[in-house]
Amino acid sequence: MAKYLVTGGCGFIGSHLCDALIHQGHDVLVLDNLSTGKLENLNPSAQLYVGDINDKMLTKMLMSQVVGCFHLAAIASVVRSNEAWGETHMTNQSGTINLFETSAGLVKPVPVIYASSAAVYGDNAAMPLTERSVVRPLTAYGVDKLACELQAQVAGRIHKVPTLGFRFFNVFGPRQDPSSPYSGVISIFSNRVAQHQNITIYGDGSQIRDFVYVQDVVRFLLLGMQQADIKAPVFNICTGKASSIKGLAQTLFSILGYEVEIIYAAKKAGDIQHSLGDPSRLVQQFQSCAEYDLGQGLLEMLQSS
Ligand code: NAD
Ligand code: UD2
Repeated sequence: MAKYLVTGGCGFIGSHLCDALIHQGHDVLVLDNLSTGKLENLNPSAQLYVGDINDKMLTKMLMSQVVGCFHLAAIASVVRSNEAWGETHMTNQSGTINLFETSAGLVKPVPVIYASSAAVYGDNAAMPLTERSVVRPLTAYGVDKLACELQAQVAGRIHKVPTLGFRFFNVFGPRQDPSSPYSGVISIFSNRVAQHQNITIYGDGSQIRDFVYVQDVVRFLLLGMQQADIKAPVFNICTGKASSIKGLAQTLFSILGYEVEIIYAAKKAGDIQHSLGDPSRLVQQFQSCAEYDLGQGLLEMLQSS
C-alpha cells in the first residue's frame, strides 16, 4: 500500500484512476481546481485539495507525502486552448513544469506519469501513427502537450526526475461530460441517442478515430508508474483499430436497437481527418494491449449510466 498524488482527479479520466488506486488499497491525494472536474466524480476515500497545479507551496506539501504523481490536470479542450491561449498554456505547460520542478526539489524525486495527447501528431497522413512519426501539432493544446514531453526530458536529464508520458488517443467512457460544448463525440452521441434526439455529423462522417476505453487507459497509467525513467519515455495509448464517425453512429444504433436522425453539417475548421495510433511500442513495453474494442466499451458505458 502506498500514497499517490493524482492531479485532475475530479475529471473524467483522473476520477477513474482514483477509483482503481483506492481499489488496490492505496491512499490517494487529489489536486484539482474544479474548473471542469466535479466533486461527484471523486471517490469519497480520496483526499481532495482544491487548488491549482501552479501553487508551489501546495504542490510541495502534497508531493513530499507521496511515492508518485499521476498528472492528469489540464485544460483538455483543444477549442478552449485556441480561445484562451495564454491561460491554457499556464496550466498545460507551466503547471506541468511546476510539478516536475517540485519533484526535483524533493530529497528523492518522485516519478511523474503524465498525460500527453495524440494532438502532438496534428494532421499527419502517415497511418498508423507511431511514436517515431513526425509531430506537427496544429493547436496551442497540441504544442503544449509536445512541450511537456520535451520538458520531461529536461526533468530527467538535468534534475533526475523519472517520468513517463502517454499520448492518449480518443478516450471514452462513463463521466465524460456530454453537456460540455468541448466534449467528446461518443459522450455527445450516446447522450443524444439515449434521449431519442438527432445527432450531427460534421463533414461526411468518413473521418477516422482510434477510440480507447477509459479502463484501458487507467490500466496503462498504473503500469506506467513502475516504468518511469529519467530517459522520459513516451507511449501511445491507442487500440490500433480505426472507427469512422459514421461507423460509430451505426455501432451505437445497433447496440441500442434503434436509430435516430443523422444531420450532416459542415466539417469543423481544423478537424483532423484521420487519427489512428500504432500500439506496438506500448504492447512491447507493457506486454499488454487495449482489452476493450469500441463495441465492448460502448456497451459497458451505456450499462453503467
Ligand atoms: P477533464 O477536463 O475531465 O479533467 C481535467 C481535470 O483537471 C479537471 O478535473 C479539472 O478541473 C482539472 N484542472 C484543470 N486545470 C487545473 C489546474 N490549473 N489546477 C488543478 N486542476 C486543474 O479531462 P480528461 O478528459 O479527464 O483529461 C485528462 C488528461 O488527459 C488531460 O491532461 C487531457 O489533456 C488528457 N487527454 C485527454 C483525452 C481525452 O480523450 N479525454 C485525449 C488526450 C489527452
Ligand atoms: C480529440 C480530443 C482532443 C485532442 C484531439 C487530438 C476529445 C473530446 N478531444 O479531439 O482533446 O486530444 O483528439 O487530436 O477527446 N463530431 C461530430 N459530431 C459531434 C461531435 C464530434 O461529427 O457532435 C466529430 C468531430 O468533428 C471529429 C470527431 O467527431 O471529426 C471526433 O471529435 P471529438 O471532439 O470527439 O475529438 P477530436 O478527435 O476532435
